[in-house]
Amino acid sequence: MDPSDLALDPDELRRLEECAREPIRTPGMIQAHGTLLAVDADSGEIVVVSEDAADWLDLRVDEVGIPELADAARTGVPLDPIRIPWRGEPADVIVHQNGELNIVEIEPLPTGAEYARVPVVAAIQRLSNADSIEELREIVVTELRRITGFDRVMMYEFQEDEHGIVLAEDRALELESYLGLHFPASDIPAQARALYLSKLGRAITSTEAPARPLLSNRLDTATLDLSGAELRAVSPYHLQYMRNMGQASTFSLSLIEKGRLTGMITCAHGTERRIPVLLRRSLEVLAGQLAVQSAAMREIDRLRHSVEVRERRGALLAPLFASDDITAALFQGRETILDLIPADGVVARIGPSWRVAGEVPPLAPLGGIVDRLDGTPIITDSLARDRPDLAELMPGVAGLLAIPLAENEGALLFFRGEVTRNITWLGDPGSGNRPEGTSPRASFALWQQLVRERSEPWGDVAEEAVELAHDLDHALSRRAESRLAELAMRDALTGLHNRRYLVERLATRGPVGPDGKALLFVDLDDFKSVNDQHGHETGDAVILEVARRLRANSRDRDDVVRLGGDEFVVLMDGVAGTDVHAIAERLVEAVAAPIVVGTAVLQITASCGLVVAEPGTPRVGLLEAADAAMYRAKRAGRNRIAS
Ligand code: BLA
Repeated sequence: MDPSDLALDPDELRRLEECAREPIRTPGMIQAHGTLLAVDADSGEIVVVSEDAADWLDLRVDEVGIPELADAARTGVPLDPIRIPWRGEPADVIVHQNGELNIVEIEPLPTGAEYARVPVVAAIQRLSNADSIEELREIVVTELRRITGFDRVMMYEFQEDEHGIVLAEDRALELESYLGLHFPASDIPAQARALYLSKLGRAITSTEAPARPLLSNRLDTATLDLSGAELRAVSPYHLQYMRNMGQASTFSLSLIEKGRLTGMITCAHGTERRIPVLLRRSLEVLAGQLAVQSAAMREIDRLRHSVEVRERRGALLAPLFASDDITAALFQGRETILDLIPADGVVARIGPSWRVAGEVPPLAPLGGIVDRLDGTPIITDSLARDRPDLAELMPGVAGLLAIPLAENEGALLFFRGEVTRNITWLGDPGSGNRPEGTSPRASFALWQQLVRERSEPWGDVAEEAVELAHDLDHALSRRAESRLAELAMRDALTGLHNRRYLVERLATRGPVGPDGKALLFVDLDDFKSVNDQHGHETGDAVILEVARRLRANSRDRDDVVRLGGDEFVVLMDGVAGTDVHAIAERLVEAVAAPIVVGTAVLQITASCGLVVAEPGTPRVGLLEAADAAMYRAKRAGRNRIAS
């Protein structure tokens, strides 16, 4: 079964739910290798005992004849375990608080496995020098096996759907490798994961020794919370799991990143094996270091990648702010949209037009799909499973990202073809491999499965595509807006700048710059009669021709403006040392040449007012001054220049 199918499989869902109901924090029993007492913190009375210490029930803790034990039990929480002689052997006493109760656990020292500081410190040192997450994992599993002597050490990570993958392993030579294998979410149900967030290490010392019941005359021992206890008895489901797997004992460590259990490390042994509590504590620190270092490395990678992607996206879209050529920007640059969003093909539908690159399905049905997107993207690496309705319309497509553009009508569609993959499970995860619905897998024999109708998973690319679509949308809208703004500054007939433009330019504060400025006000003489005698169409043709002649006879750098009707202004910058009067004469002459419109030949003249502003004079009033000069020219008999 494919991991993503398994996550939706009704049997697996039921199993997850039922397994999570087992109250593992309150088993009312402990593991058989130790002894537990719960002591009333105020009175020192022993209110709960494990069966092997039944004689002590209801005694005061200082009556049992072990003064160190009594001290620890009354004072609460010493950091280090306390060593006591216990039934003829040395043992560690571990104390933690649980409300009104101090929980005291006595753990006989395992033979031949004293805590040694040096190998742990050496491992921590090696970890701090690692350069990559892979190296961190390798170091941790190798060092853990060296330090603990367990047969097999595995580090695994939980995926988004909670199923797990073994990512690193160190094992005895004769064992087969579990590296890269997948296991279902229900192997470690939700309540266990929650518990492992607060209890960072757990030792399970035997799958055979019967658990020791807890006794009390005061409380129901099935309500005593053993979440923080070292000796808490283990779920029978999980013990069965371990037996099926050939594990007699395990020691597991939590990997926590940003408050989430992202994975675990399990040391497993084929026979019973224990390590002392102080060593377990120090290995919890080692696991914590692995988690912190890999979280930091991941975060650095993520940031680096996101900065890079943002830069590349900016570079891809930059041309769109200057040009409408979407095709050139997205598909023809040094980097194309498919370099940024790795897919087999892409369709960009923007407004009525379609642009296509790479391998894409038939376009005809895509229009309807884009129209129905309704603001919500479609993100899938299994179209056949998630959208069978669409899969039918897109032969050959397994992965689809369809992202609507919010401000512009259209969407970006990215396609990926099928990639068949081989997934290997640590035993068939399905119900066929379990005697009952909630049973652990009976066989852990490697179980291969060919995954079909899936594309390469999109991962972060999905989010990056959404951001790209958003930025594209934005660029297109800004472009449309600036085009509108530009249009507002132009005369519709001639395409010349209009009065609004001129007013804005002259409104710029400050005096005329060192290069000087000149303003030429050009008014056609008696233009009204052209419209009256020849009609407006001819009138427009004349205006267009005059506009062309003014442009053609002014300097490139001059701005020819149509103020409206038959009035034009030529705005000249940088006129110091220029014979402005000569330019004005050239313009008036150019206008006066005959204009042919259809069969009519028209002779139009213009009157021109000229103002030259010396550097340092104010800009305001220039237009009025030129206007006044133009009237003087008209009064003086037209077709001339006044200044
Ligand atoms: C707990 N399951 C666990 C634990 C591990 C696994 C590591 C934590 C306890 C420990 O340290 O051993 C699973 N062990 C694995 C995996 C590997 C391994 C994946 O070696 C190797 C890759 N388990 C089931 C089913 C149920 C279930 C069907 O398979 C439910 C009915 C339950 N697993 C279950 C429970 C616990 C558990 C309840 C908690 C055990 C406890 O802490 O009491």
